[in-house]
Amino acid sequence: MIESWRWYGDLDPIALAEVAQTGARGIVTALHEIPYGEVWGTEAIAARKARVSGAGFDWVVVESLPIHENIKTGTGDLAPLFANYRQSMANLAANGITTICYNFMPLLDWTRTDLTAPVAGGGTCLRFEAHRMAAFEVHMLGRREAEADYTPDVLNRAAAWYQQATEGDRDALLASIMAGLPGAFDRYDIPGLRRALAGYADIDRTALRANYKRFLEEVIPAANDLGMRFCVHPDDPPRDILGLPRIVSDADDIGWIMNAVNAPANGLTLCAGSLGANPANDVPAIAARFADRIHFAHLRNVRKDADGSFEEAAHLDGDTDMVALCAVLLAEEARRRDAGRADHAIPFRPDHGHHILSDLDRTLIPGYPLIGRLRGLAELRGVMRALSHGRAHG
Ligand code: DNO
Ligand code: MN
Repeated sequence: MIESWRWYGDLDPIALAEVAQTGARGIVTALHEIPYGEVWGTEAIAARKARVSGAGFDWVVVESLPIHENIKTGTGDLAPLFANYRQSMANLAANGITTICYNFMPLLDWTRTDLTAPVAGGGTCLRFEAHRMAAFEVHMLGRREAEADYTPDVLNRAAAWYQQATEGDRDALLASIMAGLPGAFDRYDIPGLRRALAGYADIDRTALRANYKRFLEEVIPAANDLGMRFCVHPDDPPRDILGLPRIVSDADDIGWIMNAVNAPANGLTLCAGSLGANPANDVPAIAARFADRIHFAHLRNVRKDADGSFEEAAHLDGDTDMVALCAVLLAEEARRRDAGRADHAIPFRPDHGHHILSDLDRTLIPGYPLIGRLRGLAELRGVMRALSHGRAHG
């Protein structure tokens, strides 16, 4: 497994010299400053790569090469967008960067309702609170139809929250819901979000799947020719949200995607925290089922409540058996090594972490602190070391 770290380039207050002290050797990054749909130029890629290499790291994964919303909605002339996407791929491949993580979530990326939920013992974590999401949908956006998605108890608490909320509370909730969008683009205010949602009025699950399949047909053959690997990141949380269909949420969805274009280049980012937010998802079992298509792993944990709320737990705590999951990944890696594959090592990163200790005194990207992720990485490193020792000596 290649220990890796997400770094946001100039948008990231954490310096690569700090990351170096975590022991990670891979960097996961993207050219967040380039608007969606435009080509990532060879020079900009080379400049980022030089910074990463100059600090002693390998740029192991692109996260993400974003997909323009028009591709998801199937709007307008898509040929130039597909051509640009393939050009970015070719430019990355020319720089030796061959693993690309992306997602197919309409409009949003990861969605939380609280960026600073307190953790017992100190520090904060990211939290998804069902009644706050309901308050946002039903009361702030005015989507009455969303009432069908929540229990009466959650709706009552949503109404109570909305009644006592100040303008500052409402702004903070909107900011939290938008916080998952990486980079500086495509954040919405309430009227903007209403307009953007209208663009999806005719897109149901079937239509979104058709648009996704078309995307895969446009890029996977090129990925294959360029020796690249694609890995889709699951929906976070893994459920429909704001009435938008989500089609990368469980094992059936992933099976459909893998078969839509059945090629090794069409793979999966195993994000334990995203999949793990749905109680029906057995994350180690999903990893085992799709092991040969996992090109990248995000390791983090979640703790779920009965009403659909959840929060990000420390990496080895929470509801997902992280040791079992690491065992599945290590077994797959061993299988690849035994098959003589030079590229057998699977990059992983501690996906999110708690804001703790001196990180509470700096302004960092929500979910992407230094010390909480270092803690997660160190714990995961220990688990993997112990498991591989057992493998070598057992
Ligand atoms: C959160 C992150 C995601 C991920 C993108 C990949 O868990 O891992 O924001 O980066 O969805 O496209
Ligand atoms: Mn993730």
